[in-house]
Amino acid sequence: MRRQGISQLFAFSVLSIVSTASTRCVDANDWNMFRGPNGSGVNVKHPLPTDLTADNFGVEQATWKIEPGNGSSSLVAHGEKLFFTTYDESIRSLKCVDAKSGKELWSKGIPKLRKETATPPNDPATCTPTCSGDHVCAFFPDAGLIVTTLDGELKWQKDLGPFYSMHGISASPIIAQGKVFVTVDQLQSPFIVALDIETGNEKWRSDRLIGVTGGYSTPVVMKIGNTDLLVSASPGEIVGYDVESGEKKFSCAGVTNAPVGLPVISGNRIFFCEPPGQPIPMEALGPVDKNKDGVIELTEVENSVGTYRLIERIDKGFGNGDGKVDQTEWDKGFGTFLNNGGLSCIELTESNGVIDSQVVWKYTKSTPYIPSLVLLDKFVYMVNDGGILISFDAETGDVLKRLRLGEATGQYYASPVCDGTTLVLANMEGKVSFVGLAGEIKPMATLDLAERIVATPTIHDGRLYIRTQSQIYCFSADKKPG
Ligand SMILES: [Ca+2]
Ligand SMILES: [Ca+2]
Repeated sequence: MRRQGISQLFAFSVLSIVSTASTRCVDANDWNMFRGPNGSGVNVKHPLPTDLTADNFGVEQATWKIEPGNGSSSLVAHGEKLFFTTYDESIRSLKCVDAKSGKELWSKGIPKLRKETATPPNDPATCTPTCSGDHVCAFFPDAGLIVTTLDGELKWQKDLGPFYSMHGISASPIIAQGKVFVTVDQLQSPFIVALDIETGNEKWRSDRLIGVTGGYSTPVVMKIGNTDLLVSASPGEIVGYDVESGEKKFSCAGVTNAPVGLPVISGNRIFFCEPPGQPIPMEALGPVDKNKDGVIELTEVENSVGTYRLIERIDKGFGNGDGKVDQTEWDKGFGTFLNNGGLSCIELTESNGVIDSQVVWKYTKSTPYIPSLVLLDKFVYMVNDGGILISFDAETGDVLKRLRLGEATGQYYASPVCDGTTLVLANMEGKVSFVGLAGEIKPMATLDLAERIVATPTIHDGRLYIRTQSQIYCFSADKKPG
């Protein structure tokens, strides 16, 4: 219980981004944002080679591996180019490598401007970049947003901060219809902004709800009736904006709590997964109540930026603003979201341009803190900490199967991804499970990369890319280069 409380409190987003297939150069095979096509985690065009699940397959069979530098962002792919971000002491970089060899093609660095908070394993290069087919966009909360050409020529850059986040801004930017969208679900004045992809000029901006611990979720796009929507999970609501104008077209309240994963779209339905809102004891903060009076004062948490902002948020948002949080204020803050969260299926209906939303089904027993879900055919898949994979009937929400990933228990930060027949799941210890989905769900193989994985894997052109703490691996049917 205590561990769960702490996990929930400190759950934050590690990877994200969404882009759309509406840009002219993007191929259906392109893994153009966090979790690939519109954030789905699914790329069925070129299945992964069956060698990956053969008995004798091991890390030494990697087609290539490189040491990319520090960072937790996922890789995105366009044609034969891969993009990801890194950081060092003073520079934040967007990098491009050749997909066949891993050879670096270019690197565009910008200087760090200030310190931004980031709860590990969140770091200065957590946000996944996105590629429209013409532009590449990367976001560094402590340095700014940059847009380059596919050859690394800087088109523009913009500092959107400083930020006031608990765990660090970590939603990834996405590109849709000539605009870059950036979500900043911080604990003061949260916003979502649309910028012109060519110039960086602001097209629209909308305020957001705050919640207790902020939000960390990347938006996606969907079409309903004649309206293109930007769909986003903020604390307290799933919300849809008109992509063009920013007008709020629908809000489904009471669903979200502290959103981290991204929404997954199928037709007029939205599937979203996050931890259920549960009571969290104040003791989850650890021994911060130094004078043991049952009240946490701001002066007691001055040394922890994230905790200071949390206490301040609860005191001002749910209490009397006197610079302290007592048990009643604490309970009110987290209690506001008690029945929110879990795995939800929301259906949109449209009539004469008016969009209505309704929760079709909900599952709140045990859901992941960080990883997003996968929707394939009529099934929803999610993985819980401990390595429990659960499948659901997407229509009804009925649980169909629970499967323990015997060799890959432990925590999951990376989201599952799928090539149409096989789920790929990477845990924090570096164990990568391959689970067959044809017929009965069946674990097929486990690959041990023996190093922390928080970045969601990438499936592109029949290749699997996995970023661990110090390496990027490419697994494919290709011969090793050179
Ligand atoms: Ca105290
Ligand atoms: Ca107070």
